[in-house]
Amino acid sequence: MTGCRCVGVQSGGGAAFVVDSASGAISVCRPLDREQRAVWEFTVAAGNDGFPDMTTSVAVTVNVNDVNDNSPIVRFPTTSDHLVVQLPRQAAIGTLVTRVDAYDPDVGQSLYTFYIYQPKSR
Ligand SMILES: [Ca+2]
Ligand SMILES: [Ca+2]
Repeated sequence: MTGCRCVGVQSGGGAAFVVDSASGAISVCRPLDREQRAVWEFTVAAGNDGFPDMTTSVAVTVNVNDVNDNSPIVRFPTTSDHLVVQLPRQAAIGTLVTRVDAYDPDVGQSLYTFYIYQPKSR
């Protein structure tokens, strides 16, 4: 693909694809991240270098599929907080202490497993 460069998809995230001017092959030219941009739309033109130069263009849409590449993010409590909860000494078994709220930027992940662990002390 001599002479190719990332072109034509500058809106909202910069160029990410390149077209080989001889074969028409469209290739990725930088890493894609669905969480940054899930859909790319651009136009590719074909010209015949004749006289007059005749061209036709076609719209291309690229949907970036998701992978599970993000850990859940805890909204509450935040990692910068040290959550302290006050409970009455006589709190009954089953008393709600607090609720951890998490989300995941990846597609389709909405169920989480929460568990308590205590790092081993030295
Ligand atoms: Ca994930
Ligand atoms: Ca992802």
